[in-house]
Amino acid sequence: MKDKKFISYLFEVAWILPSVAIPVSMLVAILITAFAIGVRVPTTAGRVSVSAVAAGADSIFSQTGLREIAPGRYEAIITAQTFMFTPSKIEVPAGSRVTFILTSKDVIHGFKINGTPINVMVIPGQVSRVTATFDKPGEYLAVCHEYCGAGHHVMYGTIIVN
Ligand SMILES: [Cu+2]
Repeated sequence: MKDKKFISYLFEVAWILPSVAIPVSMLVAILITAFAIGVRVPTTAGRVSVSAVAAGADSIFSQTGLREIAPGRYEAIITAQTFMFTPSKIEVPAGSRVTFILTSKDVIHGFKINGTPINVMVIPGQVSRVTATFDKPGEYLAVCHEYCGAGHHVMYGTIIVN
């Protein structure tokens, strides 16, 4: 009789432990990615009017392109639309830290630069902001990674690091 009770107690513990351990380990994983690795979900880095951006009337996105904000620090203002990035080519010196500020003029696009941690969604009405340092010279391919229509596979940009 006593053995039966002990066995059922073991079964209880066998269920309770993982049901506590799994959510706790998930919480730890979230805390590590957020604070130690620095992974961020897109936040309200800003909102824009899609029609204003498309008409070129929005203040940030009416002047797309690269601008130097400090020595070795750049800001790249980029718009995405089917099926191109504007501008599609950016050139920076090696060691530059570039903040990409993006939005979409039409549908949801993606912006992923191969060989860097940059990988963001580009959502109409929302500003995506992401920063990376380009230490190694070379040509980096930036691709749209959200299926956006028939020409999605030809939607890309280039970042040239000299
Ligand atoms: Cu696409």
